[in-house]
Amino acid sequence: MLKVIEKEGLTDIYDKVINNKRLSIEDGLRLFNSKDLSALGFLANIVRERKNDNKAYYVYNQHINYSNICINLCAFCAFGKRKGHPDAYEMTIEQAVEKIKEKMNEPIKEVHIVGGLHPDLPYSYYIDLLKAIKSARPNIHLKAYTCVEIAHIASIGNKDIETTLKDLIDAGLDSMPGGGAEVFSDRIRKKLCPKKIPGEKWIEIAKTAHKMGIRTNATMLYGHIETYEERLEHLDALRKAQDETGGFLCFIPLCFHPKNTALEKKVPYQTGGIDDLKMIAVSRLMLDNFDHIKAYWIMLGPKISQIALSFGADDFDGTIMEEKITHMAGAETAQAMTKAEIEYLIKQAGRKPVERDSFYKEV
Ligand code: V47
Repeated sequence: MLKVIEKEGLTDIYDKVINNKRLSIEDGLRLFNSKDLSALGFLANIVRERKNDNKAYYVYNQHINYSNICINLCAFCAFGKRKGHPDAYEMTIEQAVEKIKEKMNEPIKEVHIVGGLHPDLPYSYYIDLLKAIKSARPNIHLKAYTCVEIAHIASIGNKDIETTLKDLIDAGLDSMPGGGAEVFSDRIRKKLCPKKIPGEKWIEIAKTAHKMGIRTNATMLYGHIETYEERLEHLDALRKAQDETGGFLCFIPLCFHPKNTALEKKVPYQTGGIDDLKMIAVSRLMLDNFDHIKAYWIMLGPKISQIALSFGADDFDGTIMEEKITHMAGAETAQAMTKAEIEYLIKQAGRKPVERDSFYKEV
């Protein structure tokens, strides 16, 4: 493999990886432009095994999307609908709790709660939703509301971010998911999601949550109109924020699904497996201060996710139960996976399945 690395002109990057030295954006560009996928996988796997040995984590989790009504309507999103649209929905708190109660006989550890930016659900809805779920299932971990939703909830309640987070923490918030980051570049945001908070604001909210003791995840939506440089600037911004707070738990590259979105004509195809694996590998190599990289099987599909476990990823996400955001955009993966199926796929990939809690402690 060292011969291949030399042939690809990546020996200096190999030396940095072996010596645990930070890669530059320039290095990242050379990795993305490299033609030999196996060299990238080899390099990323060095870091993956140094940080997580042979383990591949997964969590017994359930997704709840309380509403798809959204005032932002981003061009890449097939989930969000304007109020009054025939496919728009919102759950009452009782309906959301019912979803939790339906699965009471399953050993679920975490519930992942996200929704659109609803124009008129009151501030109290977001607080009471957490309280009601926590009261129905007290031991469940509440991973709820992206930085984008936090900004929206704060503005609905006419409160600052700290007060909003404090109220949500008092109601049972345990951690936050990584959605809504998209690509931080202003150029991309202007084109795809002009109403969304700017990248700097997303990072500021994540850092505020970290300082208040709330760990969060981070994502990047790739495979649409962004350049490699923009992907790398996004990773660099996350790396800088992580240097400051250490509060990010994991990074999840999200591959764009174009069906039923406003971008479908411009970007008709889903990412290929090569780009998906490059993205996982480069994320693992650039984000030297992130402990975990997630292969989100709902978006990548189980087959690429298995291979991703040797290209830098160490986390398979989880059982999910019901997924709407990607399936409304044409995902053909299942809606849920059993623990047995996840363990089978991980073992087949030559890794050791480890069921985890939301903070990566073995359960
Ligand atoms: O915020 C929207 C993205 C995100 C599409 O934190 C799309 O553990 C692809 O953030 N094609 C939601 N992606 C998913 C998400 C997530 C998933 C799993 C685990 C975690 C975690 C977070 O999906 C959205 C947006 O960035 N998205 N539309 C689409 N058409």
